[in-house]
Amino acid sequence: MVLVESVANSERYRPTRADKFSFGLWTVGNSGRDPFGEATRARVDPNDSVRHLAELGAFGISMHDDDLVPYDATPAERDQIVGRLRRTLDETGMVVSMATTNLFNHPVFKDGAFTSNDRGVRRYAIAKTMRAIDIGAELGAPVYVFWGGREGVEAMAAKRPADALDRYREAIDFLCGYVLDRKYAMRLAIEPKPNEPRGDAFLPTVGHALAFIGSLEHPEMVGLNPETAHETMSGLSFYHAVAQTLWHGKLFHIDLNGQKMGRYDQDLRFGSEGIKDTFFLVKLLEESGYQGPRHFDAHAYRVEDAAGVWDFAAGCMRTYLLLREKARQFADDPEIAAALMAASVAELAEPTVGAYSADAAAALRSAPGDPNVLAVRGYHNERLDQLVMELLMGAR
Ligand code: GLT
Ligand code: MN
Ligand code: MN
Repeated sequence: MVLVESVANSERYRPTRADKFSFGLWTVGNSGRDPFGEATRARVDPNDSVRHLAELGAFGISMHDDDLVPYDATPAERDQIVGRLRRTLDETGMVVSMATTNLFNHPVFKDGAFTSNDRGVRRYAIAKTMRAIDIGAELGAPVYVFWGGREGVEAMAAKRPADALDRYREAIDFLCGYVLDRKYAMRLAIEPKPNEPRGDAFLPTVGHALAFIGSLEHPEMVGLNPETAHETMSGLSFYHAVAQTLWHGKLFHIDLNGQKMGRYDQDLRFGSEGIKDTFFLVKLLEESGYQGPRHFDAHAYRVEDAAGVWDFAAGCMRTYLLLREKARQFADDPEIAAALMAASVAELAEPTVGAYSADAAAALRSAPGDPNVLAVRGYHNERLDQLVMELLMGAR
């Protein structure tokens, strides 16, 4: 009986293509290398990753140019490698949901890519990105991500921030021009991160990146790819960051993982830290109408062997599906509905004063409300939050 139950349970949370789960090739391909130690696992062939992920129920992959095509590949080798992946994708029914450029690994980018002080490096970075955009387009990636891994400084005196932002904008404007010129059906997404590997990064948070997009030549083409770890490591709420990104219509893609606050970028299995924050994130994505991939940018613990990587990948998806079910339960729970009512949650959706008019201003001034009366009520948040906790702990 117990066995039957657990099989039914595992069927229930089995991912399907319709769930739109995808993984970076660099995530399941992560070899366990860290700043203090060498690789603990062998490199995985991208085609094997695609097959494994397809078996587990994912719908797609994402990739850097270098995850697929080595630096020293000839044009013929490049075509052969891309062609082979194309065939594996077709065989498995998988898609490339996002593509990006590695602008951080090679020593040429040690001072930055689009914001290196060396104009030759900046030009090389843009050229490399155009080549990588071509690969993304060839494999059908609808979104192209920009994570500025090396865009930043340790020595404050070494770069004028305004110059760096001018160059960052020049690069993104140029690349938007390239995508338009080539008629690629592709949108661009900036991925903010506060630090690591640089001491201080340009475009450190979702808020900075949203403001930056407003200064671009084609702001409609450019959105965000926010990452759980990157907002959380600087103490910000990822849930709120994603909510505001959605509010601006800029959630083009997302990097999901797990992270403790105030640490280095941990990129842990989705939901393995911060279960309540993760629940609200899933609830938000599910209820917002977000149609993009549920993309994991995380990796297995360094202690795992090759098989453990697939436990990690399955765990990311299973946790998402479990939390999605919790979100549905939340919506259907009458006691939670009553607690939401007691907290006046729906009232925040009602306009406060409407559009300005002299009459409306005069009416409000003559009857502004009594603060001492308004201060009396409670908002019953303790009860509401306890219900959320009990839901998550399986007590409801
Ligand atoms: C790198 C980084 C990620 C980015 C990837 C895309 S590469 O692993 O830590 O956050 O999303 O460039
Ligand atoms: Mn990321
Ligand atoms: Mn990260």
